[in-house]
Amino acid sequence: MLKIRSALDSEMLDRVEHDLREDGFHIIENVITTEEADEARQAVWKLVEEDIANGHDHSYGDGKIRRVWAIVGKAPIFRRFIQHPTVVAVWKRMLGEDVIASTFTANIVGPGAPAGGWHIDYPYWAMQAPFPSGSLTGQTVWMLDDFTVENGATACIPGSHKTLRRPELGEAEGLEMAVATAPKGSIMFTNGAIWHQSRPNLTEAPRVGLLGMYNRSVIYPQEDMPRQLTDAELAGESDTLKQLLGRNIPFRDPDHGQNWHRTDIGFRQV
Ligand SMILES: O=C(O)CCC(=O)C(=O)O
Ligand SMILES: [Fe+2]
Repeated sequence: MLKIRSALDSEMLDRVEHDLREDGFHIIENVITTEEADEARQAVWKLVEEDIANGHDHSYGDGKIRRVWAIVGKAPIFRRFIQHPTVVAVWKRMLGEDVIASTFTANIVGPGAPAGGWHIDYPYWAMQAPFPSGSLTGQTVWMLDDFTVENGATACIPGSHKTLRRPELGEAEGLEMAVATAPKGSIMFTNGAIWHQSRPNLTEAPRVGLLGMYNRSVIYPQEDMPRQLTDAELAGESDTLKQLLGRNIPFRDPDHGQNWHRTDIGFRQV
């Protein structure tokens, strides 16, 4: 059974928000136990084997970095992780009460993998600079192994989200980077516009991470989230999960004397 720690108090949320705005990332250690991380890691590994058996080779980085797409419907533990109270508390603070999930995948940086390549995340890579300031989207890096300097941990260029543009080819090389090293069970939250990459894995063991992206609800998700769970599968699930999958979003009909307004806490009819 997943033991969920209480969501963050407001002082902690203030700190996370400050770091996400200024540096572009914040790590919280031991959000889940090592047992929970191991259970999720095993579930990822089963999906990797299924993908390979089914001929779905979602690999890049000389074939040494492997992605498993659309995991939320593929094992019960991922349904719980995507709506983890700590994660939801952070993204509600940064992206609005009506935050939605954009994509939830596993990323396995295998032994000998090269660096992943400096980039920004969706929807920024689909947009032209200058990007709007503030946060449109946030990345959640779940560490299912200890992340170390040697094994392909995620690295960020601090403050690079403030450039409001993508890195030019080669531009990020040589800039000072922060490598997200933390024990298994930790989470790094990032601003989706931060320049980042997975580091080379110089070890003999794969480094397993989950990547959960969340959007402001006015941005179309990267994956087809609403259809990853059927109505029957969702029936007994929480309103939070339904919201994250975009199942509880009312049609934004401005007629009939009604008006939609962006408020501090979401997108509401007033
Ligand atoms: O797995 C990682 O360390 C980061 C991968 C990444 O940035 C991505 O897939 O967008
Ligand atoms: Fe990324």
